[in-house]
Amino acid sequence: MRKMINIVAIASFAFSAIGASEVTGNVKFIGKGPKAKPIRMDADPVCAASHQVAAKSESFIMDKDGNLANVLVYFKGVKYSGNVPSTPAVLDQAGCVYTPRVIGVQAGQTVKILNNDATMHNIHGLPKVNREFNKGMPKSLKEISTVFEKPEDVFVIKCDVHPWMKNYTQVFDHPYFAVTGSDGRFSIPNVPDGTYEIVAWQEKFKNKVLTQSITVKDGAASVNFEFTRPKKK
Ligand SMILES: [Cu+2]
Repeated sequence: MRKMINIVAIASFAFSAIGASEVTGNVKFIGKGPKAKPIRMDADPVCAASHQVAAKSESFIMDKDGNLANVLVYFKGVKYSGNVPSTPAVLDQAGCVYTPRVIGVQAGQTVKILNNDATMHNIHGLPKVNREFNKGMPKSLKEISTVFEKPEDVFVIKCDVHPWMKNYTQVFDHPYFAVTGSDGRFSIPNVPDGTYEIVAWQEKFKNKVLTQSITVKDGAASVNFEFTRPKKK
């Protein structure tokens, strides 16, 4: 295993030497965050029975060190002329929760929507620029797919059967975006040298995105974000 890690490290070093960098970083919340509340799924016994311990709201996931998960980090106003990825983005419905909670996709990229539950979902996307979609997925329908053709700022995808189910999706015209993991970290690979505006979005801070400028040159670049509780007036 150790050997493999070394090889990967060498490979990424070689790659950075030719002028494409990886932008990494961390997103934190400074202060005491709200407690994640358990979701009441009693309205659908199949959903409730799929959790031994009640699932918790994922609108604000912070670890004990303040690292924030599910933050969408992306470059803004960047020009890109490469291909749309042939691998689809995947949005799963499992345990009557959308996984991932937050996704970025590229315009024109296929989005695979799975139903891993033995119950009916009705997936309802509420984009404004792209076409709204609304599709019943009975338990027998395990997979559908959709495509967002145009770039669009973040919008909600919800389930019309289970009101607690919520996903946030943003559609990009470039591949420079990532979502933070449970350790608050993100990684945006293959970034050409240049200066970029980089944005961090978290659903609780809808209208208060954080923006920074980052210059990428010859190797890895790093940028951190800190959300704070809005000041009371
Ligand atoms: Cu549902």
